[in-house]
Amino acid sequence: MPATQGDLDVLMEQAIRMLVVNSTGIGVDTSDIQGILWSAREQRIKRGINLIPSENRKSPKAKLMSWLGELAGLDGRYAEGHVGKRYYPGTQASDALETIAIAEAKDLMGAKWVDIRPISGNNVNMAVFLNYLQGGDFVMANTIYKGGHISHADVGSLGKRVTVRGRELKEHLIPIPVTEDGYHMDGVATAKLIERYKPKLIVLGKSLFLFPEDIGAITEICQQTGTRIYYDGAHVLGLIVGGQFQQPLKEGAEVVGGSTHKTLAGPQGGIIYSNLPPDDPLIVAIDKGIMPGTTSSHHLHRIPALIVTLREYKQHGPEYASQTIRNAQALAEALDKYGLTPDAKEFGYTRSHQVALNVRRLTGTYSKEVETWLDRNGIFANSNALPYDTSVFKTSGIRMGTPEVTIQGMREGEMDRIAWMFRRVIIDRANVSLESRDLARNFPDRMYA
Ligand code: DSN
Repeated sequence: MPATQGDLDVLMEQAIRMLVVNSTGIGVDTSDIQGILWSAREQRIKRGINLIPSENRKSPKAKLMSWLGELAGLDGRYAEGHVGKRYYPGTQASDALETIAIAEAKDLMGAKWVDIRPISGNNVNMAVFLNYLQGGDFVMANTIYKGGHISHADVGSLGKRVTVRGRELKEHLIPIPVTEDGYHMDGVATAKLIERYKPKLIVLGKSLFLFPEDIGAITEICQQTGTRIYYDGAHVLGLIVGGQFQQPLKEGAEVVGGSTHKTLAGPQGGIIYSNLPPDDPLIVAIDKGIMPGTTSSHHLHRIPALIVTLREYKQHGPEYASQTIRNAQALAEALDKYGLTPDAKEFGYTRSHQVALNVRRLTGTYSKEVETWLDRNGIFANSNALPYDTSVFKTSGIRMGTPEVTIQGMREGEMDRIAWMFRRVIIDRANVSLESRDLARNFPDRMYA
C-alpha cells in the first residue's frame, strides 16, 4: 500500500518521541525545535490553504526517500565533479543515483543534456550568468515590476554580473518590453531592442508568470545577433514537462533552467537542460558555472527523492499540470463572480498556475498588509508588485497559485470556496479561520503519486 500523509504523521510522532527520550539523557535539548516543527506542520500542512505559487509538497514516497537519503549518510558526503570523474573516492552510490536521475530527467524533459547539481533555481541562474557573461555585456530580462525574478534584476545575480569592477551598469540590463496590459511579452518591440543592442543573452521567464513568453518572435533576430536564449522556467517547469504550457526548447529557447520543488512538486533543488551539444560554448560555460562556479557538493540526499518525483511526474504529470491550470482559471473566475476581479480578465486571467489580484484597488491598502489579513485566516498568498506598481515596498498585488491545493486533490468546486473566503476576508473583513481549516482537513493527502 502506498505511504499516506497519515503514515508520515505516525513517523513524525515516533521521531519526536525518540528525540524526547534522548533530550532527557545526554546530548542537547531539542524540545524547542520540535515545538516549532510541530507548529509548522499544524499551520501549513494540517490547517492552512497554501496559495503561494512557488511552494508545494512532495509525495510521501519522495519524503521517505529524502529521509532514506539522510539515513544512508548521503547528507554528509561530497561528490564534486561529474559521475565517474569525482574529486573524492567513495562516490559509487552518488554516481549510481545521479546517473539514474539524469536519465529520468532527460526522458521526462525530452533533452539531450541535463544537469541536476544546482541546489536551487536561483543557483541555476547564477551558474548560467557567472561564466557566460562578462562585465560590460548587454543582457535582456524582465524587470521585477513586470514579473521578473529578483535574480534577473539589477540587484540580483544578472545585474551584478554585468557591472564592471563594482561600477553599476544599469543601462546594460535592458528590460524586455511588455504589451500595455503588462502581462505579455511584446515580441516586436523586444526583437527591435535585440537588433539594436545585440545582447549576449536574453533571459525569459518570470516569477509572476501568467502567460507564455513570445519566444517565436525573437528566435530569428537572436540568430542574427548571436544572442543566446535562456528560459528561466522555475515556476512553470511542472506545467512545461506536463505538456500544458509552452514548450520552450521546441519554440527556440536554447537552455531551460528551473526549480524541482515548485510545479514539479519534488525535493528542493535546481535543474537545467538543453538540446545543445555539450561542447557548445554556452553549455561549456554553464557546466563550469555549476562546478566549480557556484556548487561544490550538491546535497546528495535529495537525489533519491528527485528520482521518485520524476517517475511520479511521468505517470501523473499531465493530469496534475492540467488540473493546476484549470484550478487557477476557476479561482480567477470565482473571484470575479464575488466582486474581486483579478488582472488580465480580457485574456482569460491566466494560462498558468498563477492569478494576480489588485487588492489595493479593492481595499485602499497596500498588499503587504492584506497578506497579513489572509495569513491570520489560515490562507497563505504573497504580496507582489504588479506591472503598474512603482515601488516594491508599496505594492498592489496578491499573487496566488494553485500547485499545492491541486496536489492535495482540490478541484474547481474548492476554488469557488477559496474565492469566497477571499471575498469575506478582503471585502467584508470577516474571520474565516474555521472555514479554511475545515477545507484543509478535508484534503489531508498528497495526490498524483
Ligand atoms: N520565491 C520564489 C518565487 O516566488 O519566485 C523564487 O525565488
